[in-house]
Amino acid sequence: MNENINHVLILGCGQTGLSIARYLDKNTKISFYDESKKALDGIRDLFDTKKNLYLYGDLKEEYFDNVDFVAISPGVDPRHPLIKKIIKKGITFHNDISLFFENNELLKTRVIAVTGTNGKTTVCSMIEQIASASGLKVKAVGNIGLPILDIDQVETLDLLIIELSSFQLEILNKAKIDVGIILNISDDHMDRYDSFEKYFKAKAKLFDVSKINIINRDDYKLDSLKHKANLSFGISESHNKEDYILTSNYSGFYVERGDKSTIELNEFKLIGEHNKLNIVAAIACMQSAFPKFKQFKINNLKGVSHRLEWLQNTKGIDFYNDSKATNVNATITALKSFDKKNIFLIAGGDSKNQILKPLEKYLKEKVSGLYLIGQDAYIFEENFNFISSLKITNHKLMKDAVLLAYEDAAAGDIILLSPACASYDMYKNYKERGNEYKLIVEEL
Ligand code: UMA
Repeated sequence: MNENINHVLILGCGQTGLSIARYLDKNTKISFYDESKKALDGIRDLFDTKKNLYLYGDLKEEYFDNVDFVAISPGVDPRHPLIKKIIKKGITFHNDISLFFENNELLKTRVIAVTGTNGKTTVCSMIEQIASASGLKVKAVGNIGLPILDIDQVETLDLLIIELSSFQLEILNKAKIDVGIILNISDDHMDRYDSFEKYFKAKAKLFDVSKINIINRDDYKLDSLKHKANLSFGISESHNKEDYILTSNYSGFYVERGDKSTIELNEFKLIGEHNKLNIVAAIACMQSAFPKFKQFKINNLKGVSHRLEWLQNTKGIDFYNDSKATNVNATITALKSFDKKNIFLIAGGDSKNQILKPLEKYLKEKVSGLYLIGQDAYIFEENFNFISSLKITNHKLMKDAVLLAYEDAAAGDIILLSPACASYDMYKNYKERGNEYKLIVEEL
């Protein structure tokens, strides 16, 4: 890190904030800011307390006079009152991703970056598994759960995969990304953005910092970005021979690319059409980063925890954990993945001002019981209590929701946790929510 940097203010002391602090030069003074005093108390012993400051609450403008740059965590909303004060002072902002690229301008390792509203982690994990199975040295970082600054010796890797959320893209203006892919976009994080356009703009930034841009040509909400894409993937036919098409015939599914290649997906085990599209996206990324790459070992690809994860079959009922479905579209994708119609759905939480209406069609077609949890359960009730084929109940505890769904379901049915909401009203994160569900299901 640049030795002329004397004082850095880190906003948010979670995973990202701490990774930035570890990355900075040992002599740099760090001011740790967090709204939660508990979070600050928890990290006091980790760093040199003599030199550093631990701050919360309102900070006077004069405070920023001697700050070289501000490092912001993804969870900190740019509309935060402190940010306004910092902008007024003209201080530079960084996040962990921009710091990484600032210090790795000459990096030779190939870099693939993945964004989109849904499927990011799954696609990153697929690319990582494919690359690793063929002997490449690879790491997946970013929103997937491992901060980018926590990786050691990045230059020894053949491939670095970065999962980027819109929060991480907001302030990323310079990066060295070989392949950038936008998987899809739909309403999400509407509590953070004043409009869908602002959310879109954040995601779209990926195409300004990547050399090869890949887009989902079937997502009409991405249409205005198509002119910036070099390649596309999807189910529809394409005029460009270089594009990737998910296709099927009597003997199964294939990935086609003009007359160049056909990859069979017959042994691919993950359920749902969305996962077939995810693998097409992963293949497109790999071939774009390594044009000669051919070893697509997809038979043993594993899904990712909390994403349409099959848990067990008890008394003929299949239990699935899709706790990562934190928005309406993700839950619709999950419901569409099942041919069966008798689904008993556990949903609810913090709905983030999303419009719930798009769920209606799938609740009518596929769901027999809706077991609600969380602060916005009542909004689901208000939206859907007119559907006569749907039993709706509201529960304070996840356990009560699962037990009632179990009582109502019969052999051959499906019980699915796919909340369409964030978890923060009841849990630390979606993982804690999914893990609680798993424990309850295990004990049935
Ligand atoms: N904080 C404040 N003020 C605020 C907001 C947060 O002080 O206004 C403090 C909190 O009190 C807490 C800390 O900041 O102590 C948390 O920081 P953070 O929310 O940025 O979380 P990190 O632990 O740094 O984790 C982040 C990502 N979290 C978010 O984007 C909300 C993780 O993605 C990511 O895995 C990690 O960096 C490593 O890159 C999680 C996520 O939920 C999985 N992402 C969203 C999603 O996928 O929908 C975008």
